[in-house]
Amino acid sequence: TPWAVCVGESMAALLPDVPGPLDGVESFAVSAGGAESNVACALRALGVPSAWISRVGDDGFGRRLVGEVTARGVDTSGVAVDPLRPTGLYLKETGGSTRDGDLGTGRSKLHYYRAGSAASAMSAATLRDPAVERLVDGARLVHLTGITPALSETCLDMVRALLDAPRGQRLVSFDLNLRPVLWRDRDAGVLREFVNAADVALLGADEAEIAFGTGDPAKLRALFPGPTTIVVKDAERVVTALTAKGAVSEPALTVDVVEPTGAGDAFAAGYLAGTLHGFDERRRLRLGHLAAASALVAQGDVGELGDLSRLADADAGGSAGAA
Ligand code: KDG
Repeated sequence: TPWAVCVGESMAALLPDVPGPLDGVESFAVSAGGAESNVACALRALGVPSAWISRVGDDGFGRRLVGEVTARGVDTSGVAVDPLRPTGLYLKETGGSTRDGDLGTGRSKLHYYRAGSAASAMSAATLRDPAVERLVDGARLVHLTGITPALSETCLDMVRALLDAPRGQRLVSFDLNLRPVLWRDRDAGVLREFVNAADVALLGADEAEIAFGTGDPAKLRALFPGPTTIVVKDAERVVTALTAKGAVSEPALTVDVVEPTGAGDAFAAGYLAGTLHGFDERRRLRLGHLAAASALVAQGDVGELGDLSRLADADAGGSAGAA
């Protein structure tokens, strides 16, 4: 069976016991979060064997991350332990009314404590680790995001090396995942190059507007001739896939949103699982929407993955999906 490899940082995620500003929070629940490991977990749940490549600290949070992702059935043999640097973490401020341009959702604000983290020390040398080399060489899909090159120069080098390497049958997907706070001191211009070098580029219309000056699918297609497929998510209301055959759009499902973090990752996993399962464009988009819906109604980053495993089959007849 072909497998997918997701490369990137995960962190301990601290979720407050009550919504509202952090000033009033008494306690936090600990869970695991990170765009790429979210995708790895959701892919696995959707029937695609997956591996997560990363670096964690030699600490309790690091062991917890690896434990949780492993428990979800993801191969973590490519996760290195850094003897010196800590595992990163983030706090989630929820329920506030502040519009956070960072997330584009207006519902949660993430506060990162990840500068100098173990994962930020990943580099092109990470790819020469024998376990990592084996995973990447045999992969059918390598999934990357715009978060990783924002972490450090060495992480940026690693992403470039993965995009530059000869691919053979392997696909590379790149989810823009623009995080302006992480680019504060550095130039995000390199994201153009990375989006264009991918086979499948996933772009939020709002973040593309910020990064590239347009969220319009046709304009983005013209701007990025490189990818075989560009997927543009318009505030998660409608998603358009642009390929050589033209454009296919599919509206999102209507759900009562509990907490939006991780919905974009779930969408990516659904779309990519549909791709690897050989679905047509419309069914890929539908599986993306279904997976996103399951993350939207969950408090943490990842929804009830048990439900996801049934989604690919439920949609097999082509009757389920968006209204
Ligand atoms: O997509 C969800 C991510 O935003 C969250 O898991 C934290 O990886 C994270 C990041 O860097 O924002």
